[in-house]
Amino acid sequence: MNSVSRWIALTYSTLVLTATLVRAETHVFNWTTGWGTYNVDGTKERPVITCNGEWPWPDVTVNKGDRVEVYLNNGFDDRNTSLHFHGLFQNGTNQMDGPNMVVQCPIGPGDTFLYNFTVEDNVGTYWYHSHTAGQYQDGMRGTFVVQDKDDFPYDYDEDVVLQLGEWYHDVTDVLHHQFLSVYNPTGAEPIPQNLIMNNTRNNTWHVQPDTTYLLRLVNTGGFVSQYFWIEDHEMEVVEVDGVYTDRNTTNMIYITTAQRYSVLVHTKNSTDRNYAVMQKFDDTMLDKLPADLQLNTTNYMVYNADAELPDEDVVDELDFLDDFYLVPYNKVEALGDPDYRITVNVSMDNLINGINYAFFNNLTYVVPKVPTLMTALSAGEDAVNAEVYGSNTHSYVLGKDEIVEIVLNNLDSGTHPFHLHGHVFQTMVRDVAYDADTDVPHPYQEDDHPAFPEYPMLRDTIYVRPQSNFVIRFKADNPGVWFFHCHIEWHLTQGLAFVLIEDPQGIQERSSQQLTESSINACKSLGVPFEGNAAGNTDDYMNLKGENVQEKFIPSGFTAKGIVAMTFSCLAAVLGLVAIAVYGLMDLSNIEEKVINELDLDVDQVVAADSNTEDNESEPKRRINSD
Ligand SMILES: *[C@@H]1O[C@H](CO)[C@@H](O)[C@H](O)[C@H]1NC(C)=O
Ligand SMILES: *[C@@H]1O[C@H](CO)[C@@H](O)[C@H](O)[C@H]1NC(C)=O
Ligand SMILES: *[C@@H]1O[C@H](CO)[C@@H](O)[C@H](O)[C@H]1NC(C)=O
Ligand SMILES: *[C@@H]1O[C@H](CO)[C@@H](O)[C@H](O)[C@H]1NC(C)=O
Ligand SMILES: *[C@@H]1O[C@H](CO)[C@@H](O)[C@H](O)[C@H]1NC(C)=O
Ligand SMILES: *[C@@H]1O[C@H](CO)[C@@H](O)[C@H](O)[C@H]1NC(C)=O
Ligand SMILES: *[C@@H]1O[C@H](CO)[C@@H](O)[C@H](O)[C@H]1NC(C)=O
Ligand SMILES: *[C@@H]1O[C@H](CO)[C@@H](O)[C@H](O)[C@H]1NC(C)=O
Ligand SMILES: *[C@@H]1O[C@H](CO)[C@@H](O)[C@H](O)[C@H]1NC(C)=O
Ligand SMILES: *[C@@H]1O[C@H](CO)[C@@H](O)[C@H](O)[C@H]1NC(C)=O
Ligand SMILES: *[C@@H]1O[C@H](CO)[C@@H](O)[C@H](O)[C@H]1NC(C)=O
Ligand SMILES: [Cu+2]
Repeated sequence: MNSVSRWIALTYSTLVLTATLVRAETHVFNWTTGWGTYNVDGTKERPVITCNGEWPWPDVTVNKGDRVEVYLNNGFDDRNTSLHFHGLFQNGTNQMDGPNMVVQCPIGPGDTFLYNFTVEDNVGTYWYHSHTAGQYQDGMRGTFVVQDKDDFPYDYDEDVVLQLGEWYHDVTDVLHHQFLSVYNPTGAEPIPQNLIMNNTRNNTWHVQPDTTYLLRLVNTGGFVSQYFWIEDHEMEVVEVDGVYTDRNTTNMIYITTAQRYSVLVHTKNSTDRNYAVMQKFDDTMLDKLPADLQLNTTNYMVYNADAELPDEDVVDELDFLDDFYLVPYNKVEALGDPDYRITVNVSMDNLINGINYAFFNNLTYVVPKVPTLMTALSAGEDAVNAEVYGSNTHSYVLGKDEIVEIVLNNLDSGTHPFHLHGHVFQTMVRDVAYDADTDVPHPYQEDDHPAFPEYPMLRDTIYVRPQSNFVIRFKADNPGVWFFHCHIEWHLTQGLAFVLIEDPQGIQERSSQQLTESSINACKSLGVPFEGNAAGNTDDYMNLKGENVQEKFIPSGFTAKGIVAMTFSCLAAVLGLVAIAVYGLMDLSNIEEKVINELDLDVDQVVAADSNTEDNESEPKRRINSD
């Protein structure tokens, strides 16, 4: 190369570099929450949560490296809010991750929070949603795509997002109230009224012939998994949860809430006819099947607007792709033996207030008095001690760059999609389902497990099968406080969550992790302390006196039957039944007092639950009978 061409080459590469730098944009959004009335599924108008007075929330598309600034204004007058960008690593910006009392104070009515972060290490398909009190089931959610056209490994002509979800005719407030109630002792989840696609039913997707679409499927629902297929069209999976994969061709996808699949769909040459785009409930997740519930929903892939719309596409079997066997495009090898192992058992049970909760190792998540990230930032050297985060946040402290393994044993008979914030993880093992009627739960056996895959699947949300187990691994290379929880919103409200405090000293040292003005103001506005241990104690971080804790377990002898009995009785009768069950035929004169004292029964709670549910008599009985 002579000097001139070298100069040209140099100039050229400088230009390319400059162009790359210039391309990093800042996207500013100014969003205010509110309520509007919409008929989403074509069968009922109901209130939904709007963004600047409109619904649905916008689809966001950014390029890798861009900065995002979202001013989230709480326009509600009676509730807090927050926003989580599902799947983004938020490396160095942990306080922008969203969950209330984990990394931030709730945003109070009238307040504004600035979510400000760059998208450095994520590419592909994501979404954002409120991380407060089931608000995203009322519509507070949207898609978030990180383009990286230069490095995307496959060719396609057009990029299209597609949201899947389920829809309720009641707002979450009403459903929560019925769900977390003494009248729902089995914890039966509310049954949705319909499946929706792209926030409607009968979604029509107009396509061109002989075209390759990159279809980005996102399940933005809060409860059920779905089967998805397109009549007479194959799909090639190329991305899951922001991880590019080797192509895998399938006719059907199974997608849990919060998961994403990008698939290449090549359209036909002929435009003679149109095709059905199908979605189907995973009905095994529903406690009961109302006769009028439509399990299959037909949407349309339209080649020709003048041709007829197709009927439902019926298939013989639900032959879907098992994501466990997908191979990441980058061929990341399986991580070696863990430095740290967390083993958790999932179960569900009633506590003494009669409400059905969800547990990891008998702990149901209870919010601390100080957001856990703020405890980590203010605890100094004590930050490495898990105790300062409280006994009921179920916190684990991880060392910098440790290989961490989570073994999850599902003692429950349901399917649960689990999500880890701040990471994608390798799926080492996912065991088969065990029949709830004939089998006992099968915990993971370290000395007798199937061979680990060479290049395990990486993703941020994965389901465990009934009474089964999974094993996942990741490297603790993202200092921060990361929530691990079931992405069924009902189960999160039942407490199915634990917390990882990853490299607390690494958090403290990085300037970008220090609390922003907006973060501090959110706390001040609601009077939530932003320093101190889980109990709000700043003098002695090891003194947890006054921390929030869960209700007590029901003592043996006072069985779930006693709880069920409550639902048919007024308070006096309840205590009578309990008393008879526990004490037999004792002197009944001061029995109420004895029961209250000995069981430490929270009478206020029982009374509250009792009166709250009065307006809703027919519902609870049906639920109980169905179980
Ligand atoms: C956001 O919009 C509201 C209402 O239009 C306005 O009052 C506020 O100043 C805006 N905030 C920013 C940061 O642009
Ligand atoms: C979809 O089609 C069904 C049946 O044809 C109809 O009842 C429903 O109102 C439609 N929904 C919407 C949102 O258009
Ligand atoms: C908002 O959050 C604060 C602080 O956690 C809490 O005290 C308050 O009850 C919350 N408001 C509502 C309506 O839940
Ligand atoms: C967002 O964060 C960056 C990096 O800390 C900072 O330079 C910028 O000023 C912040 N944006 C706003 C609006 O505060
Ligand atoms: C889904 O809705 C988005 C707008 O929110 C639209 O851009 C996209 O084309 C729709 N996808 C399909 C497959 O209909
Ligand atoms: C579809 O048409 C293109 C040209 O437009 C042609 O190259 C291709 O072979 C055709 N495919 C089929 C399956 O006929
Ligand atoms: C729903 O779809 C499945 C799979 O295609 C089919 O077997 C079943 O008959 C359908 N059910 C109804 C009620 O259409
Ligand atoms: C595709 O997925 C199937 C499981 O559904 C698996 O057996 C197969 O090995 C995968 N192939 C590739 C190339 O990923
Ligand atoms: C988890 O459940 C298994 C099976 O019931 C039991 O053997 C094990 O002790 C439990 N572990 C914990 C931590 O509760
Ligand atoms: C959880 O509770 C069950 C039933 O009360 C008990 O058998 C088990 O040992 C407990 N496990 C732990 C880890 O405390
Ligand atoms: C997070 O950022 C730090 C500092 O820039 C870097 O050392 C680390 O590798 C990053 N972690 C990930 C997972 O990208
Ligand atoms: Cu769950």
